[in-house]
Amino acid sequence: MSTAPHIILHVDMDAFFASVEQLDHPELRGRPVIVGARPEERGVVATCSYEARRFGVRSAMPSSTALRLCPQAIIVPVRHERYCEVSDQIMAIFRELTPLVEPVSVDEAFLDITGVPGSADDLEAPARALKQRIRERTGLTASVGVAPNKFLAKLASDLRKPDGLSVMPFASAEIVAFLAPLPVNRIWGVGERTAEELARRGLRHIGQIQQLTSAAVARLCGPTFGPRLWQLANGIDDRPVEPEAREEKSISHEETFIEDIADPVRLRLELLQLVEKVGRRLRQANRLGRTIQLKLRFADFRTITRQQSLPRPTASDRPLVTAALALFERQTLPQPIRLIGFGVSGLVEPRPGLGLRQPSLFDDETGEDPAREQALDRAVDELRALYGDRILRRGKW
Ligand code: TTP
Ligand code: MG
Repeated sequence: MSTAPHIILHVDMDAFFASVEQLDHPELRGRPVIVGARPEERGVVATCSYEARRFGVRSAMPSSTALRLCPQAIIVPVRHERYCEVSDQIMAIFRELTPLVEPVSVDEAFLDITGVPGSADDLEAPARALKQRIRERTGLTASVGVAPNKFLAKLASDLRKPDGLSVMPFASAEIVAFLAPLPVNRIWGVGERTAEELARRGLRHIGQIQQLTSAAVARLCGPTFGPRLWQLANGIDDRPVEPEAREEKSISHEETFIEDIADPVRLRLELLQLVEKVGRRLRQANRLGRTIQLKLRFADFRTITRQQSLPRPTASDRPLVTAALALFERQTLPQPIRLIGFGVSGLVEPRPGLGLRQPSLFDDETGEDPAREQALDRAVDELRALYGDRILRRGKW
């Protein structure tokens, strides 16, 4: 039986902490930036911009060494909270493409996009679109690898950093030929020590492992590690992409604008789009939300959040939109807006047989028909899944 290959993406943000600092502090752009401890604190470099890498500065290097290599570098302190915020934003973008997202670290994830429409026809297209979306929404660049498995995807994302996109071969003979000249430390899990051990057994390049049988590698490297090493050397890796099992406590989306927006009409439209996305995610997760949250970041980075409980838990667009707009209208806008966010928390499971909203005695009074609303929400979700977000905007709420 032959099955279609998996299509796996590995996405890794470029110089992540340093790029976020350059984004938030435009005067740092184009300059060598080190994120980490100051030399007098005797700490290390967390990461540095590519401008600093040209001087040989690297992660985990003592800051004093780094400054010796690149005296003109600007050192900025680590702001974990901010990087986590951007990380959430990036992971949410990934989840728009597929629910099969496995975050590996703050700036890195695997995505299984097998079966995403069009991905098998043009292997590069989804990765290109994803990079563009990341850039538009966050102002940051990512490097992406496309491959039939996780090991090869991770290898590929590293090939053309920064702002890279690499598609691995998908045919086994080509994969084997691609891997053959690479040093053994490019194999996942082979660190410095293991590489030394392998070198002592005469194995320096991946091709030398390929020449052996799996049984021979097992005799050299042990019954557990050996066969695994042989498989990876031949580009075989059947580990699935494992999305986090954690139960979501809230669902939210946010949008950072390229230029700050002062016009309330445009802001309302942006908010509507966010609400619709959240509504769709709620329905996909089969959850109702009890509380909505609005987030606004002003031009000077001051950020406010406002919460409001809903009359009853819902996953329907219309009550979410009504409540979100009401919350927005209550907010004065002393400055243009840099970022707007919308989320729903207090997630509960719908009671069986009751549809998306729990019924209320007052349904008749509001003139709403829950069954009709639900059918409409579902129809809109299906159309969007098929044709993308821009295909339809509902005319009237
Ligand atoms: P990486 O993805 O390894 O590095 P990077 O994103 O800075 O650069 P690139 O991917 O373009 O090579 O790590 C992601 C972040 O994790 C990085 O920005 C800072 C943090 N980090 C540390 O704090 N200490 C470290 O030793 C490393 C390697 C990373
Ligand atoms: Mg990175």
